[in-house]
Amino acid sequence: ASASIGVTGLGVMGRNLARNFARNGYPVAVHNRTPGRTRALMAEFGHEGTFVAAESAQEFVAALERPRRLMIMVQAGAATDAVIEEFAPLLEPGDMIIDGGNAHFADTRRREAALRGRGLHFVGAGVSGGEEGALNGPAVMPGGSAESYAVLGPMFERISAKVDGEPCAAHIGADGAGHFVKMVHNGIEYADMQLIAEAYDLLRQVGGYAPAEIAEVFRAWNAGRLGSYLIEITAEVLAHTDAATGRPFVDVVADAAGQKGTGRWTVQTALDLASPVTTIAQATFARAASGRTALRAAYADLPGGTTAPLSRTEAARFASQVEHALYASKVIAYDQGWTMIQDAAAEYGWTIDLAAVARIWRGGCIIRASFLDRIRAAYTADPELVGLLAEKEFAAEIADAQVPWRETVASAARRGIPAPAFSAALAHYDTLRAHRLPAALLQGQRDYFGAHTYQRVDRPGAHHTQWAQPGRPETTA
Ligand code: NBP
Repeated sequence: ASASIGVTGLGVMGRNLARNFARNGYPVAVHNRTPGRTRALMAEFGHEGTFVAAESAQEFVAALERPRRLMIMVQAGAATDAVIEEFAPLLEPGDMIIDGGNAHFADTRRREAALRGRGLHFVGAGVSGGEEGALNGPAVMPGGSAESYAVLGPMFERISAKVDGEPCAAHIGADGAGHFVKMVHNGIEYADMQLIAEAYDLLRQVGGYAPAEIAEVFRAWNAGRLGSYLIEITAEVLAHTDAATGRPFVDVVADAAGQKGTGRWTVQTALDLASPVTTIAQATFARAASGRTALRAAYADLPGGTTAPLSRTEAARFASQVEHALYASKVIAYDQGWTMIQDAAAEYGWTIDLAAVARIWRGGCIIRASFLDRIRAAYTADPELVGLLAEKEFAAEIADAQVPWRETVASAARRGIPAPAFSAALAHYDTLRAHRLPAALLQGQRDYFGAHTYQRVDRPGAHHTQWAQPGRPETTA
C-alpha cells in the first residue's frame, strides 16, 4: 500500500485529476472499469509522477494507504451508486470515498448517511473548472465530515487553483453541502452568462454596435469592476469571425441554447426552499424559451416596440448605462445565490463559511471574477450579513446604478428587446426594498376563498374574516 489517493473513473475529468495529484507529488492509484483507459494513462502520462495502475478492484484498494482515500470520477447517478457498491465492501471503517462527479446534493446526502452507517466517510466534492481545471487547478468544494477534511483538505488545497497564493478549496459543510454549493455555482453561472448575453443584445439592437465593437466594449469592462473570466471569453467570442463565411461568428450560430441540468437543479431546489433566485430562474427559462422553435416561428411577426436609432454619442452613453445595469443585476444574482446557500444551511443544518465560498470561486471555476473579493470582504467583516445590499459599499454602488439600471430595463421594454434576467434582477431589488407589498392583498384573497387566515399589522395572532356570502352580512372573527 503506497498510494496517497486512488482515482477510479479515468474519463476526461478523472484522468486529469489523477495527473494533477501525481504532479503535486502524491502517489496515485488509478483504476477504470475498462482497463484500456488505465493503460493509456500510464503510457501517455506515467512519467509525470508516481502512478500505481490497478486492473481489479481488489488490486486498487490494496494499493491505498490507510485510511484509504478513494476518489470516484464516473458519470453521476446510477454509475456512481454502482461504483460505490463495488468498492464499499472492500473498505474498512475510517476509509474515505470521495465523489468528485456532478452528483445531486440529495443523492450525496443519501449516500453519506448510508456509508456513515457502515463506518465509512463519504465526501461529496464539487469540482469546477472542467477538463483544464482538473489538470491545472480546479475549484474544489468538499462536503462530508470535518474529520475527513482534516485528512483530505491539504491534498485538495494543494491541487486546487490558487489566487493570491490562497487555495480555491475549503471544507463547505456536512454531507451534501459541497455538491449543493457547486450546484449554486452553476446556477449563478447561468445568470452571469444570460446577463452578459442580454447586455450584448441591447448594445447591438439599441446601441447599433457591431459584434467586433461590442467585443471592445467588453474588453474595456473587463478591466474594471466587471473583470471576470466570462466577460473575457465573451469578448473573444464576439471578436471571432467565422472562417467559412467571413461573418461574425455569433451570427452563424443557431440561437437555441443547451443545458446539461445543474442550473435547472438550482431552480428546482430553490422552489423547495422558497428561495427567490429569480435571476437564475429567468436565465434557465431563457435557455428553454430559446429552443421553442415552433412557438418562436408562430409568434415571429407579432408587434414589438419602437425602433429609433441612436446617434453614436447616445450609443456611447447607453453603453455606460448598460454597464451599470449589468453590474447591479450581477450583484442581485450573486445575492440570490448566497441567500439560497444560507437557506439550505438552515434547512439541512450546515455551517457554511460564506466568505470562504467567495474565496474559492475566485479561481479554477467558470464564475471566477474580481468582484468575488468584495463578497468575501463583506462576509468576512460580518459573517451574519443578511444580504449583500446590507453592506454599505454594495448599497452605494446600487444607489449609483439606479437611473442607468432602470433606463436600461425601460429601453429594453420600449424597444421590445427581451431582457428577462435584467428585469428579474430589478424587480427582485424593488420587491425587497418595498415598504409595503401587495402580498397583503394576496393574503386577503387567500382568506376569502380558502379561510387561510392572515396576520394583522396591529395585533398578534391568526385572523379570519367571515366574508359576505349571498344573504349573509360580513363579520370579522
Ligand atoms: P467521461 O464521460 O469522460 O468518463 C466517464 C467515466 O465513467 C469513464 O471512466 C467510464 O468508464 C465511467 N463509468 C461509467 Br460512464 N459508467 C460506469 C459504471 N457503471 N461503472 C464504472 N465506471 C463507469 O466523464 P467526465 O467528463 O470525466 O465526468 C466524470 C464526472 O465528473 C461526471 O460526474 C461529470 O458530471 C463530472 N464533471 C465533469 C466536468 C466536465 O467538464 N467534463 C466538470 C466537472 C464535473 P469506462 O471507461 O469503462 O466507460
